[in-house]
Amino acid sequence: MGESIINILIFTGAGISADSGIPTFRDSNGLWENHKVEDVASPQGFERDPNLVWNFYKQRFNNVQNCEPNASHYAVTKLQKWCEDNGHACHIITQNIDNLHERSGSQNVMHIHGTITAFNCNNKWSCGFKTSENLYEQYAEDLIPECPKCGQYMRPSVVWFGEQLAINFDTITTLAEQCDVCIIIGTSAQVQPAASIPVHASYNNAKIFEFNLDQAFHLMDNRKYSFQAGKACETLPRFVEEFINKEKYK
Ligand code: BV8
Ligand code: ZN
Repeated sequence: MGESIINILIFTGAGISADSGIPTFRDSNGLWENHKVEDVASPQGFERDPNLVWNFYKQRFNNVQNCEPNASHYAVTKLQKWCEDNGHACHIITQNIDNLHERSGSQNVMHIHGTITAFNCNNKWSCGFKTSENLYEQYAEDLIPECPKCGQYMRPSVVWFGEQLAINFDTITTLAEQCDVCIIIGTSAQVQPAASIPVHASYNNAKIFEFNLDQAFHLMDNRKYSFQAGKACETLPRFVEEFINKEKYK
């Protein structure tokens, strides 16, 4: 790509955190295995049983706190830093609600499905109170934290099924349509509209690299798309080394 500016979009899913010990959603013993999605990740489920939902996210929050970023998170951070040092662009969009990208040093990570470490009032239309105070410490069996402004229940700031994304989707697709390189790490491409992000990158004729145990994207034209099978904590660091060295001395 010579001296021109390279615009990289990195798009991650639960698979990038799997190597840190955080269960994915749809693999065996995944999160949805012992929970019905509509019970723990939908507004209706929260209305029905807020305790079940608070327990589900408290357990996931504690697990995230006990896990560390893995080599693939650090490889993402290394690539973002290389871009910054060399006048290139690198945006990171994640479907994950964990904070492992940030804890590995990545900057300005866009969490399109929200974050487990923030909370907002359930009455988000007319109240909108938010906080990053750790309400899991406050939460006890059937004592659900209440909004200090309006008294309604507080909830984790994650995007549930049937809810709008946490970031304006046009902003996201514009970034995707501007990138020259799209790197997809550890997503089953089962959730929309997130899974359409790499498709938008392909509109711009971007080079697309997928890292997964099994290939999840099949609709790309093969000249611009490559799939690397394996655990991201092994395949991605190698790729980033090669990418940086090839570009550096070109
Ligand atoms: C929306 C946050 C507009 C919570 C999540 C009917 C009514 C309303 C909407 C719909 C409907 N029908 C369909 C929809 C759209 C719906 C949807 O897509 N449903 C699917 C299930 C059919 N989408 C929505 O509702 C979205 N909003 O459409 O708004 C709207 C609004 C109102 C009405 C209509 C439309 C909101 C979706 C967001 C849901 N929230 N998470 C939480 O986390 O608890 S989704 C959840 O799935 C996570 O965000 C997760 O990231 C995401 C995707 O999963 P993956 O990350 O891909 O993880 P998964 O386990 O699936 O796969 C892991 C992958 O990693 C695998 O490929 C595996 O091979 C790989 N892997 C494993 N280990 C490794 C690895 N790879 C590399 N290395 C390893 N070591
Ligand atoms: Zn409120």
